[in-house]
Order: sequence, then structure tokens, then C-alpha cells
Amino acid sequence: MTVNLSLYLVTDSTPEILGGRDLCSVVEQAVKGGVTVVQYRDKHSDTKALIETAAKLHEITLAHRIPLIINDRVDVALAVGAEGVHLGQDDMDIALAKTMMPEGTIVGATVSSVEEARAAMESGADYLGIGTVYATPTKTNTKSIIGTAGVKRILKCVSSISSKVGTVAIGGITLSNAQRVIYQSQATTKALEGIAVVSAIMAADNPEAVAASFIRAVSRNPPFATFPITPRENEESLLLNSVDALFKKVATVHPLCHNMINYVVANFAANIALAIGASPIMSGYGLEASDLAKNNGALLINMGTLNGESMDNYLQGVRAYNEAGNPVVLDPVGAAATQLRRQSVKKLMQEGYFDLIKGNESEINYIYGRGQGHQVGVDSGPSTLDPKEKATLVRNLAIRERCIVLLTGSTDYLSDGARTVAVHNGHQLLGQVTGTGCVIGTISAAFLAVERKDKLLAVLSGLLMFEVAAERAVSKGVNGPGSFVPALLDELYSLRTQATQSETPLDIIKNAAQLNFIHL
Ligand code: 3NM
Repeated sequence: MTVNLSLYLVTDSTPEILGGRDLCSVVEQAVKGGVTVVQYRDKHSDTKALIETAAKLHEITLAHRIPLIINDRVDVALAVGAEGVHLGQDDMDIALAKTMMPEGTIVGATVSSVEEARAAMESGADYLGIGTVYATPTKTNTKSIIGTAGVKRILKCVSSISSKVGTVAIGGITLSNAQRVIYQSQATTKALEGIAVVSAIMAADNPEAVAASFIRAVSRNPPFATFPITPRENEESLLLNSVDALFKKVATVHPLCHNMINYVVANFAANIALAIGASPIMSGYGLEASDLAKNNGALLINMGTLNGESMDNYLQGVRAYNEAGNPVVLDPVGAAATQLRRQSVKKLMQEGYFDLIKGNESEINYIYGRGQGHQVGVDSGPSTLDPKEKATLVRNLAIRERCIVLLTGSTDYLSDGARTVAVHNGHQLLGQVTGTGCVIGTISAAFLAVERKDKLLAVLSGLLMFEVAAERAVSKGVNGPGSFVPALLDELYSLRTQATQSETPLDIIKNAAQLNFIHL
């Protein structure tokens, strides 16, 4: 039997989730909203009550022509003639259950690792419930929290073994993350067939409306989906020929550039944004984000001066921009420096999608999960990676998160997962002024706001504008970091003015750009 796994409802009869409501009527409402499979899961009731409730649920699912799956209890499934049974790692053996159930019965298995997935498939599982994606109060005795990266690893394994086995992800899935979970966990050729949900539907005030919203969400890509461009012939000139047009676009559209940025660099970042023609707002207050997110601009979250209120503000910010489909940049400043920052970055990436993750080597290394993070303060510290390793790191993180990744340093590495480029522009004086790394986040946000399709091009253009402006500022004569800052602002302003006034593309950037594509 083939099952539509798009929206897989798992029931819960505990008072914390069901309140005083009747289980069957909540399930019926959810089914009316579009749930495509129901799993009856009850770890507490006696066998007699289980069979009675299962029979009532079966009437509802039969009336809507969707399968009823019984969690754990093969006897209950047999007693009510349910279409399937779902088995956890500590439940009955899959192969044994198959011999006990009528031919064609659906048998699903809970898996949290590639090894468990492989074993379940070898035993004949028809579908896999993959989790726990995110920690959830609904089930606290889960084995491991695997995130979208863990789901992706399992999907890769599934696709290498069988195209017939269905997959759903479970654990902490809500309306606000469902699309992102499906999108980010997709392995090259295999996407989840659906999501499994308990509390988001079972505890909802209006299960029918929520189920309908889930159905709408899972049937389409999120508005922020990034589709990397396969490298074309002459990729470098194609990109460099487009840079000027983007300078012009930023300067004429004046995109809103919303900065949740640290107080050390707020003033500098606002001036940089003005110099390139963007419209900056330095608002770290999360409650303003939903209004600001409607302006077709972009948000930068820079964790530089984290405090007790920052996380709530950041989360409100990223949720508002994700929902509006407008870009978000994450600058995880000092990500590896303290326990609190390590947790904060993890939480942010669990709760939101970032079109660009930008950081120094320590930060990007930590986010990818390499090393325990030996960052002292917010600076990167000595490099431990060679150029090829850096390029591989940004490429792999971009593939894993399905976003753009920029690792800054004397050479910058930028990737969308398909194209990886090293940029050698800039000047050592940039390292003598605070905030010169942070403002690349601000500039990137402004460029991403005006170029939604080729996000790598957007970030590359902003980066080149900034680093070439730095080189030009120094070449015109500065005395040191003090006079360098105003000269840099002047050069950015000059590049922007030249781009807007010229009818034909400028060759300034094209001639000055020093970049090379890295084939990995
Ligand atoms: N199984 P919610 S997590 C039933 O990881 C169940 O195998 C899990 O609840 C697993 O949608 C889980 O409310 C509960 O987060 C999921």
C-alpha cells in the first residue's frame, strides 16, 4: 500500500496536550483539515481502552480514506484491522511484525541514525519516522537530537538503498519550521515525503485550520529557498559583468537594511550602509521586526554584544523576515568563544533560516561542528586550515544548510554549495579598524535585498565593492587607521555615485577584482 505521508498526525492523549478535549473529535477536525495519515499513540491506556479508541479512530480515518497506524501494539492493530503499525527501536522486531500482520500492512519504524535506518530498511520497513529533529516536551526520553543535518544524512542513506521507502521527520516540528525542515534536510536526490506532528496539531485551538496550514506549507518551497547556480562557462566574467548593475540597484532602490548589530560598530555600519545607498535602521528590538520585515529589505543579526535580551529579539527578527520571505544574514560573532554563544548560535540555526552565514574561520568551523571552538574573544585566532580546507568548509556548510556561506579573512571564501570562490582583495588596514568584518554583514544584507535569485552574486558584489574601496582609499594616501575610515566611506560613496551616473558598466571592479574559482 502506498501512503501519502505529507502530513502525518501522531496522537497524544495526555492532559498537557489534549487538555479536557475528546481525542476522537480533535483527530476528526485535524483530518478534515487535511492530515494524510493518523498514528494512534497512547503509552498509558489499558488494552481494552486502546482497542475501543482505536476502533473509533478507524471509523474516522476510513470515512476520509486515510490510513490508521497503531503505535507499538501489533495486537491492537490486528484487533481493529488498522492499515499499519509503527515500531520504535525498543518495540517488536519489524520482520516479526510483518509475519504477524496481513499482507500489505504498512510497517513504519522510528530511526535516529544511519545505522538504524539501514537496519529498518533491511527488515522491510515501509517508511521511516526520522527524529528527533528538535527537542520537544512531547517526548522527553528521546535518544538524540539530530537537527536537519542528521535528517539529511539519513535521507542520503535511504536514497542509496531504496526509492520505495517513505520518510517523515518528527520532533519539535511546528508551522513556523515545517517548510525549512523539509527544505534544509533534503539530500541531493531525496527529500522527506512529509512531516510528523503531535503537539502543533493536537494541542491547537483549531486543529482543522492548523492542519490546513501545514498542508499548504509542506506542499511548496519556503519563500527563502536558495537554488545554487551550476557553474557556467565563463562564470567569473558573468559574475563580474553583473556587479555594477547591483551597485546601481542598491543605490537606486535604497533597500531597507535592518541591523541587529553590536553597539561597538552600530554607527560605523549605519554610515557604511548610507555610503552605498542603502537605507539603514539600527533596531535591535524584536517587537519592531514584524513591521520592518514587510519593507522588502533584509535583516542582519550580528551577535557581537550579546546580552540577556538579545536572543528573544534575534528570534523575533529571523522569524519575521523568514515569514515575509526577505533575506537574513547571520554574523555569529564569537560563536565559539563562550558556552552561551555556542548555545545561542545553535538555537538561532534551529529556529530560523539564514540566507547568508558569515564569519571568521573559528566561527564557521564551530558552526560546521569541527573542533570544540577554541576562540578567545571575537577574533579568529591563528588559522588552522589551508586554503583548500577553508574552501571545502564553506562549500560543505553551504550544502548542509542550503544557504550562502562566507568565511572572511585576508582571503575570503564564498560558496553557495555549487560555486566556491576565493576573493583576494582588501587591505591590511581593514584589520586595524574595529567593525570592518561586521560591516560586510551590513553590506551583504543590502545587496541580498536587491538580488534575490543569485545570492552568491549579491554577496560577492558587496564584498568586492567594500574591499576594492579599501584598496582605492589606501592608494590615494592615508596616514593610518584613523584617516583610513573616512577615506573608505568616501570611496564607497564614489563607487556608488559612479555606478549610478554611468550609462555603461564601469570596469573599476572588473579590473581590480582578484578572485579565483575553486574546483573541489
Ligand atoms: N517520537 P511534537 S519525537 C512521538 O524522535 C515522537 O522518535 C519522536 O512531538 C522521535 O510534534 C516525538 O509535539 C514527539 O514535537 C513529537
